[in-house]
Amino acid sequence: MNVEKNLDLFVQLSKELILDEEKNPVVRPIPIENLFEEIDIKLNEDGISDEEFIPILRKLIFNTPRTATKMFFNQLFGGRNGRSMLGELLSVVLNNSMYTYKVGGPQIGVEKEIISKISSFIGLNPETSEGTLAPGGSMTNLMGLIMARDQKDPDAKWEGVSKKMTVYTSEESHYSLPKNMAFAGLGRNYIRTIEADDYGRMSVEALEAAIVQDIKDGFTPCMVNATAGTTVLAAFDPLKEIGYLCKKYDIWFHVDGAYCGSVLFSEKYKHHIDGCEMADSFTLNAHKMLATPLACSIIVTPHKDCLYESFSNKASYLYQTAEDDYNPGKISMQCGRRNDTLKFWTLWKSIGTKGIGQIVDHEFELAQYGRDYVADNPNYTLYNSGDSIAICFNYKGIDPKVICNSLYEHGEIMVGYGKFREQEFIRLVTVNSGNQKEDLDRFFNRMESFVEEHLLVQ
Ligand code: ABU
Repeated sequence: MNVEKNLDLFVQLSKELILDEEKNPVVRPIPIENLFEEIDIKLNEDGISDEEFIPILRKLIFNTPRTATKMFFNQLFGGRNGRSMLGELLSVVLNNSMYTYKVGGPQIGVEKEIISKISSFIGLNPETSEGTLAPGGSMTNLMGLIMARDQKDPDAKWEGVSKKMTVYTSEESHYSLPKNMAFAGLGRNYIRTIEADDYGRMSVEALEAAIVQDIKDGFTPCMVNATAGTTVLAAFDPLKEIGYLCKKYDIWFHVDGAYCGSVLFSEKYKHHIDGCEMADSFTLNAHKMLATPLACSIIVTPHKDCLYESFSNKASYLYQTAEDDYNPGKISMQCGRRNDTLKFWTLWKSIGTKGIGQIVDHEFELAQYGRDYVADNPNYTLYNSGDSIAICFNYKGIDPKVICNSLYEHGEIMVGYGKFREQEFIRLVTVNSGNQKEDLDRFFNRMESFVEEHLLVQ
């Protein structure tokens, strides 16, 4: 089949899917043991005709979890914005690799503009700062860690790590940190997990105590990872205090804003990341709060030189035209790298910075609306408060695992559960900026009637 025919097929299947999603926002999962029987996924020696292929493809697509609908609250992404989707689709059609100006052309300029704007919004000097993208927040966090390691132990990249370097992060931070310690050769055992306060924010006192103890014990404190939007409560660590501590002890200050660093676009909520101007590296995922398809994970740093020191390598077969500044392969973990910024640019260019800020504000307002509903209803228990895009609650004292898993198995709603300290609860996230208050009403109504019908019957 030629490209045009496949494009027509794409449009046809997408339209059918989107229509069906309105009626059936959640698909019943296929039991894993039946998967390969129900759908002809297996690959064979011989090809098949279009008449055979299209129904199989349709079945595959129609049975895939519907993460863009109004009943998906399960993870930290969701929704479907037409303008950012357009950019993503065009990236696929264009199929550039973002390592050189020679093959990326103006798309490199798009990426540079986004990085420069974000740098200036968090208070970095766009002239001396730099940034790049990686396939997700785990990876951009790894880039921050590698720069931190190389600053403390410049020989590490040549000789391997020679010092016992310690890294600090809160008990509420993302699970990529311990993994990245292993990947960076620092060792999982050298991560110091710092307690969080009742709101899920890293305790600055406990952090300083841990640093002081490690120095006494002969370790080299290498990096503090502060979180802007913890994975479960979406809480903000006190960046300013942490930033000062990092300066005091000469430690790399990384801000993991993958989830909620995007508050930088909001006049109303950006105060939650006050202090990020002290960061040595800062990450944010536009595919979380900013209505952009997966993945769009950005890292910026005021230390352009550190990005080059840690990530550049000569490759005469690759870098043949243009200066380093326009050959971003020199500051990337990857060689081939897909274009992850066009989709964010198509949206940002269309609605402006103000429009992006309104997306952020709307998500906070939705979450507050949901928390108010929960707080006002005696059948619910609420577990978080304050500015956050998470609604953490339990209903009628029922095990949240049972509610979430039954809703999923019946194809009703996709929502997950989380834990803070010993308390487990349903975690509903309002990252789908296409949702409105009525959609949250619909969520609560459906969940309540489902529980009455399926979980409370005698
Ligand atoms: N970085 C995504 C974490 C997944 C989740 O908590 O939903």
